[in-house]
Amino acid sequence: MKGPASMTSTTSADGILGRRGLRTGIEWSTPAAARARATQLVAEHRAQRREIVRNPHLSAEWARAAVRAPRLVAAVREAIGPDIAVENTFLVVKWPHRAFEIPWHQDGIDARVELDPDHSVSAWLALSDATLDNGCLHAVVGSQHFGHLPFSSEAEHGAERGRADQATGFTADASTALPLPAGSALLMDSRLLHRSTTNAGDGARVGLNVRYVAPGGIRRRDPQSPSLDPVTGTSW
Ligand SMILES: O=C(O)CCC(=O)C(=O)O
Repeated sequence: MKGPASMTSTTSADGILGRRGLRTGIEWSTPAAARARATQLVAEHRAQRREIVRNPHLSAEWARAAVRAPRLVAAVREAIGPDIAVENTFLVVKWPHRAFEIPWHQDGIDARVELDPDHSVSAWLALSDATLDNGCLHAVVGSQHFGHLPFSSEAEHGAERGRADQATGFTADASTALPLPAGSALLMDSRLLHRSTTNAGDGARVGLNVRYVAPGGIRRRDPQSPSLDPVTGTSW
């Protein structure tokens, strides 16, 4: 990535998404098209019960298009400025009644990467309906105010992810469940603590996590990370 951030930071102490550190209600797809894609992905990964696919936006046309969905891109640009690139994506399939929790973590920091919270944002896209029963996200609203927390790297289900150690003290009471209908997305401040629980429902839950950056948005990144995928702008 070339050059420093192109914008003068005017971000408040609340961060790029305001006091809650969260924005919901972004339609990235029609519900029917999102559900059809979820059905196809479930069929594709059922035999191996695959839970995580890394960076599908670099290899699968549907994911390349999803990270470029016009309303999602507009919301991301509103948050971090006009030039945006995808730093990373994770497709997560939660199979029914199979224990798989993603522990408390912040997307902006782990063993692989540290993002600048003023110039990065996370998105979570529901491909199937994400409900309380089937493992929707839960977030500690406003937790961006804690800044980046100490994390541990854990290998879980084949994915390295940073776990915010101090966050394990949070109880379910401190968090807000974020059920989302298929085709809907939310944005999170990259410091926002979030997790997801095991799918206790009867169908698979499918979601795509996307980390977007603006120029200057990466403080540290493992050299083995894939290339940034520019979405808009020329300063990459
Ligand atoms: O899809 C999920 O259940 C959680 C994904 C997530 O939080 C992440 O990949 O950072």
